Amino acid sequence: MSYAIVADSSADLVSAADLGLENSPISFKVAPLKILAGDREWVDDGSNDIEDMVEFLSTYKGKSGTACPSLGEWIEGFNNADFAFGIAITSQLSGSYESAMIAKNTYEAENPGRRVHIVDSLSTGPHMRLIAEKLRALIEEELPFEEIRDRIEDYRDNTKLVFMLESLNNLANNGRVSPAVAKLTGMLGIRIVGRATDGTLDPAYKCRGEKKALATIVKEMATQGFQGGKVRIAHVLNEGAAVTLKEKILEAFPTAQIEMYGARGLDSFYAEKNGLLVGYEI
Ligand code: X90
Repeated sequence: MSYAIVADSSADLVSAADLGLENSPISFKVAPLKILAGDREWVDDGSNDIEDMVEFLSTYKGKSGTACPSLGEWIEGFNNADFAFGIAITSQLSGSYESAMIAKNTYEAENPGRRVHIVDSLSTGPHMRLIAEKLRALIEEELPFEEIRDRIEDYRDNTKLVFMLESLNNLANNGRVSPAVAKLTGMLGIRIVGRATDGTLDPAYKCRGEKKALATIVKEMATQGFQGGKVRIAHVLNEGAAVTLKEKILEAFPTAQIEMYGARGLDSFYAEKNGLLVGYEI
């Protein structure tokens, strides 16, 4: 039996090596979203210089936006496997999940016996990475397809996303948050700390300064039931804040297993410069 994992690029995974699968029979592929600004396009396949993209967009005056992966890109990710698992950014803010579901139905119809399960992450970024890591572990345990499907749905519900944003401009300009929510930011030094709730952006706290925002993230994690498990931090050109956050989490939860890395194109476009996305287990 062959297995495949495919995540859309909002998971910030670039290659099989990011999941420790470089020498594994389990295939890993990315279904790229696209970032568009005028006649420029970035296919979020890990090949872009993110600093360059963020820099370009910060001075670009025209309209910019994004597009979800196509049916064909999802099917390519299934890699002709007997059993394939896909992870999509929240269906509440993107068409990626819907595209993946059409791909699943097409693939199963064309290949009798093969099975696909698509996880609607109801989230993005590092929350999706945790789901991908868990899928790898469940597949390596050689559990039956149905059990992996049920257990990954449970895991999605027992993992959370908290984030820190300095600007909601790109989210508002693309209709992903209301103009009222977008008005929360824009004042010098103000950070929004929020969470994914039912697949949408929930701007829970307005904080003055990064220090307060980072303390609020740790408090939010504790409130939601974090007990010192896995944490994944994606940052948009803000390694300093990620390092400080890691230290603060470890002070409060010495057993936490934390990894951090730079966000790729899609999350960098929406979370914008200095944004942090934090996925954690509860
Ligand atoms: O289909 C497309 O073009 C992609 C649209 C994606 C829109 C949402 C991206 C969110 C990126 C921003 C902060 C965290 C929000 C959490 C919401 C669940 C990251």
